[in-house]
Amino acid sequence: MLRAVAVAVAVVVAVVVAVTARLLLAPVGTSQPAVVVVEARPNDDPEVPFVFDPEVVEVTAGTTIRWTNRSRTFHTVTFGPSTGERVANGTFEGSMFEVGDVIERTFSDAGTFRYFCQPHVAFMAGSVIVTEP
Ligand SMILES: [Cu+2]
Repeated sequence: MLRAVAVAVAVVVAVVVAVTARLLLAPVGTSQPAVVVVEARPNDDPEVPFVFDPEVVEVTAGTTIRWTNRSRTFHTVTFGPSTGERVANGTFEGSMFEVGDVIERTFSDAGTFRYFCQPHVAFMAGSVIVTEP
């Protein structure tokens, strides 16, 4: 009888320890990082020698996008249509001159923000899709 109680107590203790450990080790929340990096990088395709990678990012409002130049080429992040005729809409523009240069923008409002690179307007474009947190 005493042995059965001892085993039962041991099982309860083991379960409590396991559940506590799981709670302690679980990531805090499921929110994404506040900064998301999009690289402007060279590409193997000679028809498309530079790309924004990832081309489309989906984030929650409040997130900062950090475009980072991973090439030795000048690029811009110019807001405007990323498909069809690409013309700056005047809402945002930034330049990255050298390797390692960054452009940052924090997206406070939900919406779809399309952009392209002025010097590589024919093929270099992307989108930021911002949803409510
Ligand atoms: Cu470019």
